This record gives sequence, structure tokens and C-alpha cells, in this order.
Amino acid sequence: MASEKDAALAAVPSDSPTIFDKIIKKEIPANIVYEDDKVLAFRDIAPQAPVHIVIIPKVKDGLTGISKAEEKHYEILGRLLYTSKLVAKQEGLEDGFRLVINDGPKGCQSVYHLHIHLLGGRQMNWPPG
Ligand code: IU
Repeated sequence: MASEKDAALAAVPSDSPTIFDKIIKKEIPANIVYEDDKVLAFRDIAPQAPVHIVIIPKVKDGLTGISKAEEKHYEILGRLLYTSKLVAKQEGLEDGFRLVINDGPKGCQSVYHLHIHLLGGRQMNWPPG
């Protein structure tokens, strides 16, 4: 199986629909842990920690990644961060957790629909790889 880095290097940055659109439309199954009208959060299919959740906007609106953010995205960006905190609490991560946004090939991004990784349930290290 290809590593996440291989997947990121093979991914073509584009604004086309991604697998996350299928998850949003419930066309493919996902373990959804939080949903509201604007945001969806589901367990990562290849978890890198005991808790690994992906938090996404339901409408991409050009946000293939954080590097494409514009002023019009202020509200959704805030909601994504706030939802990350809500989900961390819901998952019982009182002792700490990590939020990650990968951007572009060098940032190891493989899915071009903005997402925040919520990682927890183990001791994190620094620097990240
Ligand atoms: P990245 O930051 O673009 O590399 O993160 C994409 C994540 O989406 C990665 O951790 C994958 O394991 C995860 N994922 C998923 O949860 N379900 C899927 O069907 C696919 C990817 I494709």
C-alpha cells in the first residue's frame, strides 16, 4: 500500500470533487462523529493515532487547501477550528491533542478539499516528520 507521502506526491491539486464529497453525500460510508449544516467530522480511514478525525467544510467553495483561503472564508475557517475543539472534547481528549492542516505536495496533502486532522490519544512528538 502506498504511503501517505506517496499518495500526496501522486495527488494532482485541483478543484474537482474528491472522495470527501462522496462522504458528505453519504455515497460512501464513513464513521461520522459530528455533523451540522456546515461541517462534517469523520474518523480517518488510516488512523495515525488512537483518535484521528478529519474535519471538513460541507461546501468546498474553492477551499482545496488552506493556501487557497480568502477573506470570504473567515467564517467557515473559524467554524472548522471551533468544531475541532468540540470534537476533541467529545472524544475525551482533556490531556491534549494536535490539529494539523497539510497543504500541497510538500505539506503531504493527498485530498484537495480543505480538512483539519484532529489527532489524540497518545503522546505527540515534536518536530513532526
Ligand atoms: P491529507 O492531509 O490530504 O494527507 O489527508 C487526507 C486524509 O484523508 C488521510 O489521512 C487519509 O487517510 C484520509 N482519508 C479518509 O479518511 N478516507 C478516505 O476515503 C480517503 C482518505 I481516499
